Amino acid sequence: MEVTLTDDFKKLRSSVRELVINTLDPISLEVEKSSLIPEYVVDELRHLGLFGMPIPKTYGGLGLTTIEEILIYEELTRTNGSYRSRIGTSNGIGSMGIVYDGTAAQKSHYLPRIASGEWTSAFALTEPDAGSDAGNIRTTAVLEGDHWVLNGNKIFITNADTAQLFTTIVVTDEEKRNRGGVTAFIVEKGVPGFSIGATDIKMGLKGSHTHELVFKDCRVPKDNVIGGMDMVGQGFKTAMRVLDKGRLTMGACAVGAAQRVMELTIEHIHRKLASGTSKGDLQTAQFLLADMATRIYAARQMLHHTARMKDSGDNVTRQSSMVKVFCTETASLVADWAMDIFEEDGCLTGNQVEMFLRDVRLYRIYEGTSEIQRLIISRDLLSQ
Ligand code: COS
Repeated sequence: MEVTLTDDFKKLRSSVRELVINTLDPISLEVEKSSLIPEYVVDELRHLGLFGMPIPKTYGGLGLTTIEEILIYEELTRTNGSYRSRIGTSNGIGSMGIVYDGTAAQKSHYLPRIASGEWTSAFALTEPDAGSDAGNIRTTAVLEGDHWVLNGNKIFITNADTAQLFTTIVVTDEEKRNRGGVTAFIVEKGVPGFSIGATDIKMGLKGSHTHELVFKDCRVPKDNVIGGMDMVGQGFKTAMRVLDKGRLTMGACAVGAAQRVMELTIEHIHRKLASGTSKGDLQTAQFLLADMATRIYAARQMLHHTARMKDSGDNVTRQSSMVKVFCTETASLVADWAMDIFEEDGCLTGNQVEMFLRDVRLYRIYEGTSEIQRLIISRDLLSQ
């Protein structure tokens, strides 16, 4: 399954690489400290078209294939992971439900706005009693005339503060629940009864914000069911398909971060050697470095292979979970080993190792914990 990269794509990839080196990385620690991505940076990301990476060209996006998108994310995550989160949540889990299942009218109304970065989107699934167990969501929607009335709470919603559109997954039939009783809605910011809570204080990805959403007799037009009224009850499947892709993206973020941490480690070992530490004294560091490179090599191969399978039209539910669990656990191991090699220096903010260590831990939770991925993998194997 070889893939040929077009000249346009290669140009885009080097522009992203330059942006990371010249603009994003130099202010990475500032973003970390202030928990804020400056608007001029968001403009640069818009300018490159990154808000529309997977959105079809017909709707103003770049129409990238999965493997192309993965390669861009590997570049973009070689610095503070918050930049990727701002873009990737919007063009990924926030809007893929519309790309997959939206009506023609929904696609032409919303996707161009998201692709251009004029609008940001978010994905609202998680609730206080339904994190891993997504089928246990409690937020409901009841049809009253021309509107659905939503009641409930969503938590940990990335991009909530910047989003104009929320792909929101709620129960429309209590009896059927995730077997035909869950529906995906487009909720626009500003509709009556919808509000956003305070910013969560997190351990990592500090420039990317998560919030609670509150729906209190929130009125959403009837037409805002993703895919139209025929799709009422089909929202759980929409959400799961969106997450299948999101989990591959998480794998790419983990590989990008692990690669950068390994490069920081190589620089560190060179500095130690240059300042007179003997190779013998650095043997443990060298062995850990070899393990880092080996894990990253394996992680990247499975990531790229699965992305190509997806592009060929294969169902990759099980493989996406394998990629997510292996790549994100690899990134955590690599960052932890780097800490061992950097010793006390690793704890210093300026080396960025501690930032990566905190950020990549979140990748093992976002879009389904490692335990959930293992459940999906084993269930699939046992169902055959
Ligand atoms: N693609 C399409 N449909 C899917 C699917 C997928 N990947 N996974 C499940 N479905 C369908 C099933 O086929 C089933 O449909 P039928 O009733 O027609 O058979 C329906 O959805 C229910 O599936 P299932 O019984 O497997 O649901 P469970 O409640 O057991 O939940 C898991 C399954 C664990 C996979 C789900 O709860 C999950 O992904 N949890 C993690 C959620 C998460 O990642 N949260 C992170 C925050 S959101 S960023």
